Amino acid sequence: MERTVHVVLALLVSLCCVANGDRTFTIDYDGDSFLKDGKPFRYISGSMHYSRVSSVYWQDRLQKMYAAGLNAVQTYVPWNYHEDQPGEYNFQGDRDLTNFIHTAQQVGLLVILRAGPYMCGEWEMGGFPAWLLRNTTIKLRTSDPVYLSHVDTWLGVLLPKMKPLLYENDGPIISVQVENEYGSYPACDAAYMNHLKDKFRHYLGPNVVLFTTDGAGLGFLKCGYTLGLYATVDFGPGGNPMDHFSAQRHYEPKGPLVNSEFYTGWLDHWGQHHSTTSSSTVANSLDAILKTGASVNMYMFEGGTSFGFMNGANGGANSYQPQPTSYDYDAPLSEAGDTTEKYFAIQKVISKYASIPSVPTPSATNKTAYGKVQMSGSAWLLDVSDWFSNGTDSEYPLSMEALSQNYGFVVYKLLQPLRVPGSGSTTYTLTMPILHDRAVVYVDDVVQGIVSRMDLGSNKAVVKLSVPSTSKGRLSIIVENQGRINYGSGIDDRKGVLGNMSLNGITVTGWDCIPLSLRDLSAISFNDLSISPVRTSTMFYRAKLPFFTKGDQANDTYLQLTGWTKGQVFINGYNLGRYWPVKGPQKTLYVPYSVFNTVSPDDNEIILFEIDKAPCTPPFDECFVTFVDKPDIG
Ligand code: 6GJ
Repeated sequence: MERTVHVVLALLVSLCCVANGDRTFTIDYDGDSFLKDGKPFRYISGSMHYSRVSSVYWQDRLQKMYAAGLNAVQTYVPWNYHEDQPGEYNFQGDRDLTNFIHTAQQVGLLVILRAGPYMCGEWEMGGFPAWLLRNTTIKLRTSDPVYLSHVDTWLGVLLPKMKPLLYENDGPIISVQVENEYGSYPACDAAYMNHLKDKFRHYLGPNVVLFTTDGAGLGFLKCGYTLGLYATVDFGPGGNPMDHFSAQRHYEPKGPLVNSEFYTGWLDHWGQHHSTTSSSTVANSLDAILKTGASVNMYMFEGGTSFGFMNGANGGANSYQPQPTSYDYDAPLSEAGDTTEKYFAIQKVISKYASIPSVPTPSATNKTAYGKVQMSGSAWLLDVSDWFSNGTDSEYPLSMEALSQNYGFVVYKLLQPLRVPGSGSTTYTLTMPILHDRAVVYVDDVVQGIVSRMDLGSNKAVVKLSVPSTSKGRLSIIVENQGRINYGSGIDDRKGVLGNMSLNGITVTGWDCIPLSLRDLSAISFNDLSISPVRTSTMFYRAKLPFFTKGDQANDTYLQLTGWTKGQVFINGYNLGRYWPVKGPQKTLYVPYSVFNTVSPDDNEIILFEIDKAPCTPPFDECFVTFVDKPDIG
């Protein structure tokens, strides 16, 4: 009954509004098509995540998408990108979603908005803000009232901002996705999906096309389909598209065929080869999809970068695979927004089905090899005393979330010194029951071991401590959040040492738990490199960037860290992302020109936080980085 009402309503809306020239975007169930202003319409869309591209480049990328023959752009709204702390909203600058949507419209692209509240997307915690996990019993992606209260508050902020941007209100938003592949999540809570549907309708009105996306299989759609939300599917290259669409047809016997994620490439994980999909494979499969008359969104068309700490991870109880900072995705537009062979192969296929606008494809952005930069100053993390005054003493280790922190590191200091032998040395076996995700363990200023969740499987983290008679017995454990799981039941991925640590099998109590977000590095006092003792782990290194004179036009570049091991890069306080060249596949970091300061060019500086081992021992000849003009993402 409800569907019939929907179909009749859609028909009436499309008839009445066309009559007086209003803008309408609806589903024509009889014609198995979308209708745009009453006329059959098929979208050829590409995914670009505004959160993964500097806003100075939004127009550039969108213009390239338009020039390829696309008529729409699809983007996720990462909740955690806009509400870093509960009730504190940020829609400015690189987070100005409205500006992104307006830019798409100005370029000539319609917008498909994937509004969440969950997004997956190889993004930290699938877009959820980490502070949801401060509640230790919250049940994400269910009708848990605690979870829903936060969701409702967020939707009450986001959706009213989006309503004026709907197509019917002279904006470019033609459709809005609710949740993301819910059928892939074990909860299967229909009350939750219906709650979201009601909220989206409440804020966005009765006309906008609301849809879901699920894997192209009845097993996914079983819990992903929600009456009143148009079911779409996703699948990559290969096979007969109609076989994949048959799953959609099972739930939507009439209406447009839609592939909401046609994979043009694939994601990467640290330690694995860079994923690639050949241009011909993508082009041939796209051709087959377009031939069916289906609407399609290419995931990704511009992959971009998970700057800062915002990469996600895959995994579960006994596995953990964090993703690198680069989200190149082997997409038609490279991480730096350059056209590729795949771009032109796709443009050629599209030209068979739609007119390619007679606009010049914007040229590749300039890249400059600014060259070698020798580090000049260093500082040891545990010496930054200002950071260690705001710890929390606790009997047992506190999680990062319990410390009201989202990203970065937590340092655990045992309040009581270890018992030190009168002579010789003694050993302890330190056991961390659940390590999320990677720890550097010190006694005094000596690294005792580095242990990683990636390597543990179901094992506990164990580090042997060697304590000489000269030791002060100070145990410090620096734990890194390498990115919260963004897919599957493990997304409630709390960080830190979870559970009680033991020494030689005996639980130890009394910890000073210190959150280190690295959002503000101003407390670090850098010494000349030669100041002893020379350390190379959990060390900050700084250098001025002497590239510019006042008024210069800075260019994009890539940061190469040959000789370095694993850490984080900050340029002018901007957290550029993670490096781990010894692990790969990513070996360089993309640096958009927007991070540089050419107004006061003497103020440009780079700070590295090397966690493992820096190439910085006397005479320090290797203690440098290099800015190059070519990427190396493996
Ligand atoms: C989609 O499902 C998701 O909707 N997808 C992937 N799934 C991850 C499965 C790994 C076991 S990989 C690339 C895309 C995006 O994550 C998208 O957000």
